[in-house]
Amino acid sequence: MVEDRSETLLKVEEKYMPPPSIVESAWVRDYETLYQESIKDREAFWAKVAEDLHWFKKWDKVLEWNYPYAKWFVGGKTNITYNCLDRHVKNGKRNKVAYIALDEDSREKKITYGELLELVNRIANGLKSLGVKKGDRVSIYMPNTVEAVACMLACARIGAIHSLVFAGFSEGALRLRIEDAKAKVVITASYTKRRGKKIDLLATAQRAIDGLDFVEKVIVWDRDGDVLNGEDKFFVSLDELISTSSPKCEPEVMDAEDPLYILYTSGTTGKPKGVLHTTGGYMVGTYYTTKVVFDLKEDDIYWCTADIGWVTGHSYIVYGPLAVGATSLIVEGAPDYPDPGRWWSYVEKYRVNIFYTAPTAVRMFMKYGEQWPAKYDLSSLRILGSVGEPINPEAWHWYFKNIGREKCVIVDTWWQTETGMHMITTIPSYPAKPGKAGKPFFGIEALVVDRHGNVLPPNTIGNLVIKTPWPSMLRTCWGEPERYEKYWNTIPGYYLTGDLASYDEEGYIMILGRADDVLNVAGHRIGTMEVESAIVDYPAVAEAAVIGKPHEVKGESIKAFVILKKGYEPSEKLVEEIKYHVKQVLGPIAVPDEIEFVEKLPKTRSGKIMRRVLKAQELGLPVGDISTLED
Ligand code: 6R9
Repeated sequence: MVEDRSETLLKVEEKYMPPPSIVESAWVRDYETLYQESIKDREAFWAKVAEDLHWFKKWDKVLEWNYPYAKWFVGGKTNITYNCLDRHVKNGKRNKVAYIALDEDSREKKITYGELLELVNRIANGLKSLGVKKGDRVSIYMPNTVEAVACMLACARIGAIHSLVFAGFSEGALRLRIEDAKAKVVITASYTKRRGKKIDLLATAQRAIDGLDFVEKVIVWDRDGDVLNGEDKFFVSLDELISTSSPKCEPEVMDAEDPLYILYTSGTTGKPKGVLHTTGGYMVGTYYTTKVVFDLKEDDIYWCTADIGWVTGHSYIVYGPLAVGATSLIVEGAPDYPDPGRWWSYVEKYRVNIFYTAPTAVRMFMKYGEQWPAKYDLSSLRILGSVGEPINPEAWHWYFKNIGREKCVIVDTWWQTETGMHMITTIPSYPAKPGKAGKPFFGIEALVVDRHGNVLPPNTIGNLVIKTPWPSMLRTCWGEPERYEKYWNTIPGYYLTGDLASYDEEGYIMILGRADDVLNVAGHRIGTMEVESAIVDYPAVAEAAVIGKPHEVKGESIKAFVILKKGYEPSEKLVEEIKYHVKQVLGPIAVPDEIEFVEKLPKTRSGKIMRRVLKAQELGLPVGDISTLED
């Protein structure tokens, strides 16, 4: 996990200047000046941001840093739902649409800020009536819908801690999360739909809680009204809670450091960690990054294609956009069903201005071909975002050309469940370099260091670390403070991200992937991502994953698993062509010894290739925890 310095294969890159119209109207036009200011006095910087938001009582102190424990906005009192809902309703935005929700059959439902506030309050009162109090945990296993968002906010309204579990997870993963959080109540739905098929979430939830006697109630969103009979009082109908509860619910007065939510994420070892986020700092960080990184304006239509079950959904479908007061799309179901034009038809129909997705989705659409987006009018788009993994230059260019039509800026946002908010990116007014996430965000000091914490020179691969605390950082791992402390004491003095990175002479940071995904071939350290990017760059290739295999002479040799584009057949000739191509792009040491053509790659549900699964299979080793595997 912790890496020493070594030489790299990084190449010279291009730079894309943002269109003047975007620069002129941007919230932040001069990155450098504001960045310097924000670093000189971090506390003053974040305090100024926090003043945009409503506090029942102002903080006494911006930061209390008791390494490795941080408290932000100490003594401040607020409620995040007040800032996400009441504040806008009071400021004349009662009738502004908060969400345009679309299910897989493209059935549309719009909900205004005023309506969402009432819905949240009704559910909040319903939770109270079931005995849920401040500090209690509520597990939410729901599809990507407004109903799920309302349940999250209802928890936050009364100070209960929500713990979302992605609806694509199965029984075991769900049980582990409910059990670890000791959830008093579980909220689920009768089903979600994916590729036209109903997926029974309630049945999975029932199996998951079998024997967990601390679970007192299961609230069910009975979508078609056909699964609850009203006899078993253990199951409560969400619709009934809504219709029988009052639409008025005073927001719980929350301390800035009171917990907001737990979200489980995989580490390198052991069971998933319950990352804990608190109220004040998380609110400030997600509010400000949503506004500035997406340059979100009052009339914009914003769409983050993530699922609320992941941190991207928490920060950039729910809390950030609502804190800013945006109109967002929220979409249930598969991106390419009923056909690969689905997403682009929504961009056209709703005149989406800001679109935020993952490289894996971009590459999937590359595979379908540019004729799909070409059918639609995508001229409303202004800003495109990327998140979740490094975006290879090939995908970056495709996204830029076929979705952005060469007039949008791309913000490649690097961050983690643990960081809560964007940490490295280029803001829209700043030039972007394809394949490089960019610069540290305001108030963030990101460095590349060796395992002793020495800062490395430019163009050298090392550990990506963060030097100083930031408002939306995780505060602990639920019930496992030692795992939290490990982030800060593996390389003492720094928060260790677990990612490998390098920076160039201009300070642009390039993420090379997780520390455990790195190859060492004949003493040369090569990011799996670099090789994959080079392979994918070859016209016949749709997707690739690379692993290191033990090698007698070189230490490690490279094996690549490759998915071909439609119309190409595996052949020895193609193997040689791809190898030659990699050699041309990266150099001889990066050429895979083996190339195997496959139909599919093991991926997490958030789209990350699970190289360790490939590696274990290849080496005949146990595959370990695969609870996050898609298939
Ligand atoms: C937000 C999210 C975090 C890990 C992170 C890194 C990878 C995320 C990235 C990126 C390169 C980006 N990652 N964004 N790598 N460029 N723009 O994905 O959170 O699920 O916790 O994953 O994802 O490896 O460490 P999470």
